[in-house]
Amino acid sequence: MSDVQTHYRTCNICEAMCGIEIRHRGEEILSIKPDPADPFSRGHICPKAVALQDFYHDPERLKKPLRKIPGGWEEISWKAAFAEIGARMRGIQAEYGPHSVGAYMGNPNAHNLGNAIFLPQFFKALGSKQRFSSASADQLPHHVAANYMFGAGMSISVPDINRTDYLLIIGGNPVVSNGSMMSAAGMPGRIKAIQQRGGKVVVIDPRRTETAKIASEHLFIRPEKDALLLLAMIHTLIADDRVQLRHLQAITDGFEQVKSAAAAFSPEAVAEAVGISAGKIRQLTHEFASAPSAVCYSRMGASTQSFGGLCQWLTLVLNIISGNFDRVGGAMFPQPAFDLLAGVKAGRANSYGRYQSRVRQLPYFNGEFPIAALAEEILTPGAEQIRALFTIAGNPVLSAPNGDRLTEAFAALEFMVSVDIYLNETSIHADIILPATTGLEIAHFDVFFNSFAVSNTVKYSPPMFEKADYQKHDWQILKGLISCLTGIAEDGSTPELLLDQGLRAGRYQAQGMSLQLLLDNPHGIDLGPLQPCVAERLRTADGRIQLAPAMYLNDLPRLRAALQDDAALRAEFPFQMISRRLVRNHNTWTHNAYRLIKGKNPVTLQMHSADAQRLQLHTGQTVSVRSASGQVQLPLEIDDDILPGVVSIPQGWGHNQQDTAMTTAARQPGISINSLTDDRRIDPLTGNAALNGTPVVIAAA
Ligand SMILES: Nc1nc2c(c(=O)[nH]1)N[C@H]1C(S)=C(S)[C@@H](COP(=O)(O)OP(=O)(O)OC[C@H]3O[C@@H](n4cnc5c(=O)[nH]c(N)nc54)[C@H](O)[C@@H]3O)O[C@H]1N2
Ligand SMILES: Nc1nc2c(c(=O)[nH]1)N[C@H]1C(S)=C(S)[C@@H](COP(=O)(O)OP(=O)(O)OC[C@H]3O[C@@H](n4cnc5c(=O)[nH]c(N)nc54)[C@H](O)[C@@H]3O)O[C@H]1N2
Ligand code: SF4
Ligand SMILES: [Mo]
Repeated sequence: MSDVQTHYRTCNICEAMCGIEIRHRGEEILSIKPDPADPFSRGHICPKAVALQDFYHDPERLKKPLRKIPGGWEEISWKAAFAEIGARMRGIQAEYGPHSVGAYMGNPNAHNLGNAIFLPQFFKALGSKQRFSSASADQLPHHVAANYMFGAGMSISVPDINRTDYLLIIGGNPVVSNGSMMSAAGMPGRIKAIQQRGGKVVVIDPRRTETAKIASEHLFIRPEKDALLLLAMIHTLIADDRVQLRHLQAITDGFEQVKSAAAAFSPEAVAEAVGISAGKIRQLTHEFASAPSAVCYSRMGASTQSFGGLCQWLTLVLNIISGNFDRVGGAMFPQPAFDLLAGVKAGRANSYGRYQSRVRQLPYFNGEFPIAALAEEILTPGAEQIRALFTIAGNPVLSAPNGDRLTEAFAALEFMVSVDIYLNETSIHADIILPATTGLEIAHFDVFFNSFAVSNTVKYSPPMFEKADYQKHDWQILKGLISCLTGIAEDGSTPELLLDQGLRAGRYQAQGMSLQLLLDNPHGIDLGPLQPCVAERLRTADGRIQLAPAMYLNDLPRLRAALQDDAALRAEFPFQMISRRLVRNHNTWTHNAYRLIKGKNPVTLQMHSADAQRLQLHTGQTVSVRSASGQVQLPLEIDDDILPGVVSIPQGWGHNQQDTAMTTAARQPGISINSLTDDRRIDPLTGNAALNGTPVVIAAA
């Protein structure tokens, strides 16, 4: 057994940053287990970590550049690939202008050190404002609120879950998702710990989720009514004289505007629309205000919906005016060792809407347009129409609203390049696929998620396996693309070099912070619990918190209209569809791991028994679901854990295409929920996709 080695690293799949211990004999992996010595995850992992070996060994994972030829694909050299990409992309930009080439960046970019470091240089080389990412089908409203209230999109506060006495979760299911915009591995244990110290966890969700089931209390809510609930809670705090700004009193502007904005939204005024009684809303608010510490955390269900912008603003307002912001047990700012706020100057808040998208005038934010606009920007003729596209670690055909329209759009492009590890529903449209290394072959450092983490830690993982000579890392591909777009030869910079600089320049200099220190501590380093530090995380010009930015106040008339149900819409589409996440997959890309894809097909339509009875439908039967933009058929699952009138479908599935090389995934294809979601449904304030609450009609197939 002497040739058995142990490697410690961080799992790069989701935001939870779990430390893992991998025992292996050469390339043969013997076990993947939690690393109890990791100071952040403290011995937690989920089933997906074990699949890291499947991705590593997957014979269908791409390793050499592919070029589309009539009837198939041919392998080409990196040199030939970059030469062709440079010539085609520069030619298209020369002919139609710089913005005729677009780019879409998917979720794995956020989990990849090299991409985090080199994407800004790629964008500069590209010189196009037609950029899109999965952020606008996800957490965009969090960044917009941080930008306007605190002066920077990355001034993100997270629940101090390890010390809070009261956790209010709105539209998040962290027991399954392992936390998002709140990196916190092992949520069941953390929830139990709150309860064991006498605290309470309340979940507000149209589904009695896995998190709701272990919470102290669950309240069903009608989809997309969360902003009304939050305003009624704020109304109640103010009316019942429970507001306390504590140390933020002296640096907070706009309370009077919040007060007058909330005046019309009493618990009585919103109760019917929200589906929670006025008495219950008051009780919830009083509990929240009376707890020694409390924090409201709202996530996907409250972001990817028609009022995502308002929801994230109001969540912060609730935390601030209840005296729970920048305070132990409340919402607090992490202080990461590699700090994305470090170079951000005060008074430079992102100007929202500096540009508007060409076709629908949707707002530009943080260098991007909303993903909901991508298909029309490709398909609508005119100056600045997108004619060519890069997709980098993204699968928008399955992940973006109305993915089927993107299929049509991608087919219409003059040229497309995908940087990906698989030939999948998106990359199949590319003319050239550039395959990156992944998982166990790469160095890992969480540039983003330490900024959203519930305690301050830091860790670097070197590659476990050396990549083959003929492979390239994502960052090497980006450098190749930069060079072929600009014609300037690659420089010698590496992610590690820039990471080391950032670590040395950061706040933990006294601890000798450097890449070498991290190499010497393979389990990671504990930098302590979150600390009150609001002053140093603010980037507003005047160093103050803006409680009531005008754009949010201006959006309130739209919310007021949501007090009334739209009877005509309900007659045509009686149900509201929401998404659900499953423990054994990550978004659209982990389905070729045979350890994850087994058992019976999990892609079902969940519906309450009262609805099923009324429609005379039974479990297992195939039903047809139709929205304003698409139609699918899938098996029905009757489940009283969902609110009547609401149905749920898993996200991330639908590997139906014939020619993609993902044969394990094709064994259990399911359907794509995004054949039903509508790219016309957005939160107009932020441009975020309104994936949840999609109106649908259901019938026996
Ligand atoms: N209806 C509905 N839609 C949703 C959601 C929902 O809840 N409901 N969730 C949304 C959310 S939160 C997100 S984040 C998005 C995700 O949207 P996307 O980011 O578009 O989707 P992913 O499945 O993450 O796609 C990742 C792609 O990167 C490739 N890949 C994986 N690892 C690597 C790597 O290391 N390097 C490279 N180059 N490629 C890699 C995969 O093969 C895959 O093609 O989906 C959104 N869509
Ligand atoms: N296993 C697994 N884990 C993952 C992922 C995965 O695909 N699989 N994806 C990762 C990614 S990219 C992300 S961004 C995170 C997301 O992490 P979470 O935010 O926890 O995401 P979801 O599990 O989609 O939880 C959203 C919840 O909102 C509820 N909901 C829907 N509509 C509404 C509404 O209108 N109001 C309210 N109050 N609730 C609503 C849904 O029922 C669901 O329980 O998960 C990450 N972790
Ligand atoms: S919770 Fe996320 S980071 Fe942890 S093992 Fe699972 S996929 Fe990896
Ligand atoms: Mo996400």
